[in-house]
Amino acid sequence: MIDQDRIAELNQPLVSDHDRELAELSARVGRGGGPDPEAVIGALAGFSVAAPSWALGTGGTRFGRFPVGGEPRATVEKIDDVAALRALVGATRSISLHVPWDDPADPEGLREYAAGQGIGFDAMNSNTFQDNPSTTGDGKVSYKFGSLANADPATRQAAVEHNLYVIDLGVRLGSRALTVWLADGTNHPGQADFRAQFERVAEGLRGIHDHLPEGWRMFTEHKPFEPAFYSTVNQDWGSSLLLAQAAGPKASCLVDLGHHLPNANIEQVVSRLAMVGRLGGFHFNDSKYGDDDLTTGSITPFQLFLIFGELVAAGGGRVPELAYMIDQSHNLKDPIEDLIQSTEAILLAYAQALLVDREALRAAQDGNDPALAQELLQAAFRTDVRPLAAEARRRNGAALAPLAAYRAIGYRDARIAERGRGTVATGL
Ligand code: PSV
Ligand code: MN
Repeated sequence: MIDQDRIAELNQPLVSDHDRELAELSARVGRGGGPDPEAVIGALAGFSVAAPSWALGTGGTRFGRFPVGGEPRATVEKIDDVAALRALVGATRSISLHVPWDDPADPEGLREYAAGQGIGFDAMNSNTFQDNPSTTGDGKVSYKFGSLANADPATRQAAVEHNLYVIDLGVRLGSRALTVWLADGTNHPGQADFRAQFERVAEGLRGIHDHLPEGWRMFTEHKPFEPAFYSTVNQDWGSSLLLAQAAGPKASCLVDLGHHLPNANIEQVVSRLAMVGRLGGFHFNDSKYGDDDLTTGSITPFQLFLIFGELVAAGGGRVPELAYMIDQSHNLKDPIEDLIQSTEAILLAYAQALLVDREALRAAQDGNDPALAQELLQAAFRTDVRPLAAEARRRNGAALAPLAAYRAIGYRDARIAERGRGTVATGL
């Protein structure tokens, strides 16, 4: 729906400044044996991050929700929004569905429609944290006291079956992965036995894992609290690793940046999981206090840079092929504007991580020279790499200045006119 010619037209007045800034930066970056700027641009242009289907509408809190207007009314309209986003930023080439918030009646038709818009299907997400007619059927079972961890075998079975349904749906859509985030836990000390809950979840995940088709992967996503406020079964990366190991070889861990207790060293978690070959993917967002689901890179950009540093180290000079996704809740901003800014922050962190002189850093580490190590990291992190990200976008036919382009195009107003002011997208 966003025409490439319109993007080119909007880029036109910006091109000469951009070219000059890019040339200056490229000369600086490449000086004295620095990385080849062309290689950095190529890596950025090739990077893809999935957009979440559940965050194309306004996010809410328990204190209210203030709809932005023109929210997608069905999965097909979510695909339209992600296609618009892709046209602007280039890097969002897939959508991640959450079932049953998304439960397309004609998956093959949806797949074809999405492909026509240049959008593929990233990891599927199962929802066993809410009761819903399509997951808990006729009300005989409920997830109130857990899904895979529930003491009731029929409820556990319903949760397994929902995951199998999601895998089968994903096959029809062309997805190749399943992300399992469970709300299972307790609110009250003594409410349930920690070990029994964990063992039930491990058993359930094994059953789901065994249903994965050839070439599929499965991700366990940990989170310390919310909605469970005393204990959560998959509460931290250690539990997540144990569960992935118990599930089987196709399982690995997904790191949502908001799912850590305050001050956790997330980059070290990333390094550990990569080291044991069980790092599966990311949900990008940022936070100040808990799982705030704020714009990626808006609060702790240095942490994001360090995480990308670990990824580049793990991938031997490029980020490894993992499931990269944005998982945010847009309470105040237009969701698409928030996703534009998040994608930009991700590209910038990646570019800066690629600028780190890793050989010199290793020498500084081995030489016990923390001051030099800091200089090397700061030299990369303090570099304004925005022209590199802009150039990567331009090579993907996207916008040099995506937020300004989005506003100039008037996408939101057009969607309000088409979909209505009071529409509410399914999701968070
Ligand atoms: C849970 O907080 C989470 O991060 C999981 O990824 C869910 O699937 C998603 O948010 C939506 O609730
Ligand atoms: Mn998440």
